[in-house]
Amino acid sequence: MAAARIVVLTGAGLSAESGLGTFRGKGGLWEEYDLEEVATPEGFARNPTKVHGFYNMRRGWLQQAAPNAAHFALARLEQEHGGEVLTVTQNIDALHEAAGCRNLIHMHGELARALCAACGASHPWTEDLSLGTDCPACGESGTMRPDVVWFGEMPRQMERIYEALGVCDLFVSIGTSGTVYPAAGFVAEAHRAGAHTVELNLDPSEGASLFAETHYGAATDIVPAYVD
Ligand code: BJW
Repeated sequence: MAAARIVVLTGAGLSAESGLGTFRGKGGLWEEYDLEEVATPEGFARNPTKVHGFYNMRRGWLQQAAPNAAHFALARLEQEHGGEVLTVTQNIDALHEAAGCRNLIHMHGELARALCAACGASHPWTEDLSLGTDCPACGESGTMRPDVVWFGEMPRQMERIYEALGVCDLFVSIGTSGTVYPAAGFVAEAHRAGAHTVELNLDPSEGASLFAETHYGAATDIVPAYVD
């Protein structure tokens, strides 16, 4: 791959073949769960026990999940490519890291961390959360939440992401429906910077027409084929 600076954006489709559900489409999490109830600060304020249950369930899934061929291909890209590769993931699983990816931003947070609403400290977390969980830093009870980004909240490290998009030569979007902003707007930012833009997905995303190059199929097939 000749491009010097690469930004890779990943979404739920990348981890689908690792057994972690996607959100939209047939069998997606939003078919069974109302996103207003489980993925907004207002939903958490109304019913924290329900929200904890949703994320405890998904934290449990992480114990069984292993990185797939697409995660490994992206880690290889980072290790073997001469220029900078920045992976920006919307996924809250830890499968990029498990595959060996190091230059990584979790823009929607991490399921394996918990955040205290009282003192703002973030802690590595593998246990279930509940209203009775005390913050290990300040000792407050009932203030812990999953360290993830809900609708209406600011995604993480946006300054660093836009900086990288503004100077990238290649932007590759993988396994995302392109329906959630600001991630859905990254292709336009990269295009503005003069980057070549590529979509790798099971089927065309919302923003498919914005990409210069597209490849459709399962991530474990098309990502290794594209990278290697
Ligand atoms: C495969 C595959 C296989 C399947 N191989 N592919 C109106 C207009 C514009 C914006 C807004 C608006 N109204 C509100 C907003 C803002 C809002 C938003 O975008 N809403 C939209 C619904 C319109 N966004 C926000 O609130 C964000 N914050 C924000 O905007 O702050 C202000 C700001 C201002 C200025 C700068 C920056 C920010 C926060 C969004 C938080 C999203 N949170 C969630 C849940 C939390 C984490 C979690 O629980 O996991 O994040 S929602 C959910 O969607 C999750 C995901 O990360 C995110 C994206 O989903 P993704 O990854 O695309 O998954 P799917 O399921 O949608 O798609 C999977 C794809 O894979 C499909 O295309 C399949 O085909 C494919 N696939 N199998 C390859 N084997």
